[in-house]
Amino acid sequence: MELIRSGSVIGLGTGSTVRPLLELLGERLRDGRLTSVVAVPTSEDTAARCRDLAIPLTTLEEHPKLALVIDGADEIGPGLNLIKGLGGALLREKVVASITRRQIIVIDPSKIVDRLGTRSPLPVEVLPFGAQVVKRKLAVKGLVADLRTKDGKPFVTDNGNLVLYIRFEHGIASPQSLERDLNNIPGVVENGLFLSMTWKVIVGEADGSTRELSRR
Ligand code: A5P
Repeated sequence: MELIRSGSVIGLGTGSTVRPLLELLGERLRDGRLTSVVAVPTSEDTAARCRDLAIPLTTLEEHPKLALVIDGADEIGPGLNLIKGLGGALLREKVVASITRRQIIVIDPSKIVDRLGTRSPLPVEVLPFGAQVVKRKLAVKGLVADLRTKDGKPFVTDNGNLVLYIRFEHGIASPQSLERDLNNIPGVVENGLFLSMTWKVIVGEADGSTRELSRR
């Protein structure tokens, strides 16, 4: 909260970690401790919560650059590289992360890993038309992918796409080359690897204290 300045245009992430931040932001805008903050939400869920809390929303058409973005993550690996997207919002989260120099990630210590892909599957958002094609192309590369489901049906993102979960028995050996490979498959819309995008990670400890991890 202390990093958010009056008059700024910010991006708001998705997930259970970001939720309390939305409450606090709404409170500070209501009591006047913060003024003229507008936000780009990264999901319909976050947008709905912001509307409930009277946090003013804007679009990327109106504001193509953001002072900062605050979001959660599923894994933080070496170099502050991340896996994101278990909340289903990775595409908008990545677009928003790409237009700020200050992506701030808030996590608890359980999300810190020595190697990406050891704790979490890697979500990949795919066009419904090409989902099976992508799955087969991944299998040729030795990557096992399962369609994400919800209540027994395919999970559909806010963008009308499907999600494949790739699982790695021993983690991801080279996130950079995996990302290139994934982006070269027609039908892949975006993947959950966020490499070299994060400015600061704030780790909340069980005793209420916080510590920061920085790339530099
Ligand atoms: C949403 O798509 C995700 O990228 C979330 O940021 C991530 O899953 C962290 O969510 P939690 O804060 O709920 O763990």
